[in-house]
Amino acid sequence: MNTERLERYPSIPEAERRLAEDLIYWRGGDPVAAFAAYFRERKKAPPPATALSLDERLSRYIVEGSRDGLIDDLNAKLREAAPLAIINGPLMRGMDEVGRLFNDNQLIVAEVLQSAEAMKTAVAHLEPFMEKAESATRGTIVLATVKGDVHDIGKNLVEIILSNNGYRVINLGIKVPPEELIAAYHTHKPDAFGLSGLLVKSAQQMVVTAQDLRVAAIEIPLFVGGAALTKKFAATRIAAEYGGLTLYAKDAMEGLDLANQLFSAPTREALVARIRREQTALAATASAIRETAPATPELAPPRRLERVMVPAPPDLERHVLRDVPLIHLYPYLNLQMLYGKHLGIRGLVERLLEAGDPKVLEVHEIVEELKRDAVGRGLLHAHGAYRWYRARAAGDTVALFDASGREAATFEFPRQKDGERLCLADYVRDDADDYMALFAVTCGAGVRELASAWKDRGEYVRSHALQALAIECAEAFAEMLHSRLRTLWGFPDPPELPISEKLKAHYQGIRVSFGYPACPNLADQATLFRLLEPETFGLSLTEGFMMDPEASVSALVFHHSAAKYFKAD
Ligand code: B12
Repeated sequence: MNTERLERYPSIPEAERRLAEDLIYWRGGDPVAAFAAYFRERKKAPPPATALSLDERLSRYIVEGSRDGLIDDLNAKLREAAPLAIINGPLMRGMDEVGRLFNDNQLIVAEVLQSAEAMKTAVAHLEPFMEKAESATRGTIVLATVKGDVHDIGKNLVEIILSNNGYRVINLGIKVPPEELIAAYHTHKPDAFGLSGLLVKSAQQMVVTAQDLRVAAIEIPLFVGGAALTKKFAATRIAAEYGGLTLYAKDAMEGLDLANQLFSAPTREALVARIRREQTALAATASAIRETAPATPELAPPRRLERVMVPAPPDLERHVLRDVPLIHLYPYLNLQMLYGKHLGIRGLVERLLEAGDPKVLEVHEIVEELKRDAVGRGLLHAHGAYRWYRARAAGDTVALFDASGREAATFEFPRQKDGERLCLADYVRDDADDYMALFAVTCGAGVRELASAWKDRGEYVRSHALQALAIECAEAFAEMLHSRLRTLWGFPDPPELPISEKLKAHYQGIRVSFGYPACPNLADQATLFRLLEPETFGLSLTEGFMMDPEASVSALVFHHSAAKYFKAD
């Protein structure tokens, strides 16, 4: 299928959409007849693109994410307008429309990236005709993932979106310390900074970065974003430390919207006033909550969980899995995450696939091709290590012992302050030998470099899809390995249990990861790394306790039949 030739949903006239939906959902008396009658006639109508003016066609290429005919039309337009006027005129109008359609839920991430690809092709074609001094920039933004953090995918999306909407973006990469940002400020004289980070620890690193920038007397606007960051944290912690304006964006498109308002004279003042107002209100609510916080209630004693029979693992050796065939992981891919969260499909992916929804099929096609290449051309590699330890709980602590009986490590887990007062240590016996497994897996080797090369070539959809596939393969690997451990441990899942149920954790025991709500202490990653030595297959830990490469997952595995996921505080 040539996806570029597909017409986008919002471009299909309302009446035609209704006819197609009537057919899919079998609405009305005879939807087939109505559909056939309409389209039999419509075939005779001229294709809509030729009815459009040259400017409208140029905008449309961008909105449709299509390059079929784009260069010819650009050459025609060059006979009547300067290249910069073409970029700032019909092409940018197209990108503005893409932003509007995305915010209106009519376009998905993958389609926005296709539009960015068309924009990049157009600008690259026009650039040689431009004067050296000419520049179409709305502003320069220095973008970076903060110190200790290897998060790339979110930051790269921001780069693609901003750089194809008229901004000059200087992407400093990952693990960027404040000194480097300060140096970049002096070298590039940017109009704003953009900081990204995945974890809570990175949000805290943003506070430190804001303080350092302030000490360096830097006050340009500071955009911040990331999965674990909230508007409230940005207002009460980062903005409070920074000398200039701090702007939080929940996603790349909101970042673009804010940048457009900020760097356009008519909207700037109103935006700054709104953000300051919102941040003052958030800070006031936060301090009111602190003041009225009730005294810590008397803690109910924790309930003792049933002491279950302990299954014995096959051994206590360290096992290394190198180059696990990707086809063993693929069945464990969570398509809701991959197609939904990362590529933007809205709704239940499984159901949409079954119904033959065109958008989901398009995304499916892109991912399937990449999956084939990942295997055939060796784009992704899956490595991991696992090991069981003898374990014994004492209060909220679990001690691990190696095969010789020597204490190898201890983990102290937080206990819930109210409710069931759960603590992970409750899942390990305190009166007899018990066992726990640890593992670390990665599918990220080489992904950063390849995704970056594709991004620089303007292959945005593939670049983003590769990063998304890698991180979801890491998660799939974790799920597959956990399933294998249950089998080896002597309590396999029922053979009829489908993988879709495993993805909902409908099995005995749990797999938790440091940084998740039941065991939030990320510093424990260092102990897990000491025990598993994943460095031997290229997986290392940053000073922020993040695993490098990005597409990696670590876990603790408990067998207790009553074990469940919970938040400790
Ligand atoms: C998918 C996912 C993963 C994936 C990929 C992570 C990734 N790089 O994105 C995998 C499976 C690899 C993973 C691993 C881990 N994860 Co995780 N993960 C998630 C999840 C479910 C979604 C994250 C996501 O959407 N990523 C996709 C990218 C594109 O989104 P994004 O980063 O948010 O970026 C967008 C916006 O935030 C914004 N943005 C980002 N930066 C910027 C910058 C600017 C300037 C602007 C304007 C906007 C902007 O625009 C981006 C695009 O629209 C979140 C929970 C959640 N619902 O958010 C947990 C979450 C982030 N993970 C978490 C944890 C703990 C981990 C692990 C440490 C667990 C472990 N021990 O293995 C590891 C760490 C990985 C490592 N390398 O060390 C915690 C973090 C909490 C904490 N304590 O810090 C979360 C919040 C889950 C939770 N509720 O506990 N994870």
